Amino acid sequence: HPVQIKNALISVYYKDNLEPIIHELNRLGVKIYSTGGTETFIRDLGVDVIAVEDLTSYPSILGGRVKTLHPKVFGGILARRSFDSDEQQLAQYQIPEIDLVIVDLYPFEETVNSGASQEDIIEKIDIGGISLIRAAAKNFKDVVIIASKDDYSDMENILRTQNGETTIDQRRRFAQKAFNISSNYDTAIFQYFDHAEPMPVFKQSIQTSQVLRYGENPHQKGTFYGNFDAMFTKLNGKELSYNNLVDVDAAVALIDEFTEPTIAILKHTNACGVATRNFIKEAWVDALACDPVSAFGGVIIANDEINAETATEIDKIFYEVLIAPAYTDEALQVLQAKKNRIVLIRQPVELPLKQFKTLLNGVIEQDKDLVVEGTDQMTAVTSKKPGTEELKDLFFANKIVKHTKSNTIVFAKNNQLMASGVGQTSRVDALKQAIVKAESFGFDLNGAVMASDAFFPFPDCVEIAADAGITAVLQPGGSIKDKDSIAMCDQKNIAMVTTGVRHFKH
Ligand code: 93A
Repeated sequence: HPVQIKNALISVYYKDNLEPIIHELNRLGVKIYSTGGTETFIRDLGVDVIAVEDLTSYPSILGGRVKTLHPKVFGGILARRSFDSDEQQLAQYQIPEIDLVIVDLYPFEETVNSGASQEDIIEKIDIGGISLIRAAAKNFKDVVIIASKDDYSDMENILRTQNGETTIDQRRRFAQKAFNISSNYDTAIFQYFDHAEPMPVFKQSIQTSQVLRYGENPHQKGTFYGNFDAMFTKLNGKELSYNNLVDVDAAVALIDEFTEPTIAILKHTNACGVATRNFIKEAWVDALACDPVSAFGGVIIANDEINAETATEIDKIFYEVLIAPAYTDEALQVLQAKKNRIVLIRQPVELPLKQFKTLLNGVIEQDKDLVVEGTDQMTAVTSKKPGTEELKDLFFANKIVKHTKSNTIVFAKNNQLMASGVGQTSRVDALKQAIVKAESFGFDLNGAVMASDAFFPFPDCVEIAADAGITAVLQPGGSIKDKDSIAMCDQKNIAMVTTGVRHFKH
């Protein structure tokens, strides 16, 4: 049955393109009800309009959170014109029939994409508007719902050519479209909640970008999408390169594992020196001792203030980037004398909890590996149990393993990285590399511990390690041949703990 439009409710966020349809409704003598901003817009066009507040005898409350949510509005939309009882109730409560609803929802997705705060985003979850859309679409037998700006001109055409009447087919088609809009709207809200907090942080930071001198190599162009200055204050040195940024990222992730005074030296995202000591200068000396060859041109990160004597020591080697939470004035005097070396203060800034990587024709996203296993999560699986010092060293080594390219083997003793095998295609190669490196820098592996990022597929690794002097081993466990590795440890009388947590980093 054709429906003649007599009353319309219009509540739109963006007012553009609305004018022609208003004039058409006015020409047809349709009574228009409207909310705050929309009402003003219509009135400014010189068209009569009734405020929703006058219909409901209720003001817009809670800063606009409740403005159309009222029986006098929803009754007029949802009443079945073919039901006598519905019609009687409309008359009883003086509710006008609303035959046309035009809504443009709060721009939720747009607000999320703008990097707005959580508070602003939540405020842009439309409640009244979405309810108007769903109510009008539900009652499409009697009501027309226009839930998209794209349909204004269509509707205006219908009004003009059909003289204010609509057909059931037209109303059903608009209702279908309206439910499509409302379901997409709720999906966007769900996706926002699903991604929880990190997305806004990430989106906010990629608002700023910085063209880099080049990418990984001079023939590759590169850009950093992020806000470096929000995280670091540069006190000295040239512009950071693509590779510097990659290493700084790895350095920050690694140092955040440690609470006691610690220094880490990184090359190509892997640690080539880490030490935790009572004083930061000792941490530097023992971090450098791990591999002074690799340290050349590296990225150094400290979690404690750099004083003059530490700066003097650090200054003796060539480094690319030095990062610390603070520097004494005397330390800065030393460090700023070398013009090309980059010196950064790191500001405590919350970082995204997700990470992304391009892949094939898309992007993969994952949670960052933020799991830390305490010594209470280390299960001794051998006859020999690790001693207190060994447990501490295993805890220390496991933190480094987590931030080193797989396959990884890490040797540590007394809160010092002794050597590691990094990014090898077999675990036994990683182990052999670590042994060669430790020996070449004069370390005695007797009593040192070994940590592995993933399980040992065969007992060969623990056998070689034990023969090199390792006395305690950490691994996640989970290989079908775990028992062979455990038996080998027992045979060599060394300890092994399993954590149940694998730390691949590819
Ligand atoms: O905050 S709301 O969810 N509460 C409501 O009762 C309500 N009614 C309509 N938002 C509500 N609206 C929305 O207000 C509409 O969807 C539209 O986006 C906007 C129009 O407000 P104004 O006419 O004041 O500019």
